[in-house]
Amino acid sequence: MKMKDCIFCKIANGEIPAATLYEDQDFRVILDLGPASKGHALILPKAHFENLYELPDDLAGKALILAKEVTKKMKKVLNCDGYNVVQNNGTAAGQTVFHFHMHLIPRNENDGVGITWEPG
Ligand code: DGP
Repeated sequence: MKMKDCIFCKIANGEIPAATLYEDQDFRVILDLGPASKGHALILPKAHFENLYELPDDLAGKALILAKEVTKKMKKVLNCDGYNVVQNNGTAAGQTVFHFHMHLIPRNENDGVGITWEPG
């Protein structure tokens, strides 16, 4: 189901244009408007789910498989050294758009992208 005032619902369903890397019946993959690095992409489900907890298991599985496929292509096209798969839930965790999305962020050695933290 779509949510009336959700920007990612509108983008995912093609009502607002976005640079699209991939689309199928469940998902659209777009380039992030404020990329952390060149090629930073977002996986958006077409139906509205606020966060990972709300995302049904079948779509969660599909999103992760899609992340594998897209990052494989990223590696080929961008020749990046690695990538981050990031998924924020809740304002405390940095979520700013409340429609589930998964960030795919290409990385290169010493690229200075500030999205890692010290675990523990
Ligand atoms: P998060 O902080 O995890 O909720 O990430 C939201 C991301 O969405 C952030 O990296 C910027 C991106 N973003 C926000 N609005 C738009 C938009 O209208 N178009 C696109 N392509 N990206 C957007």
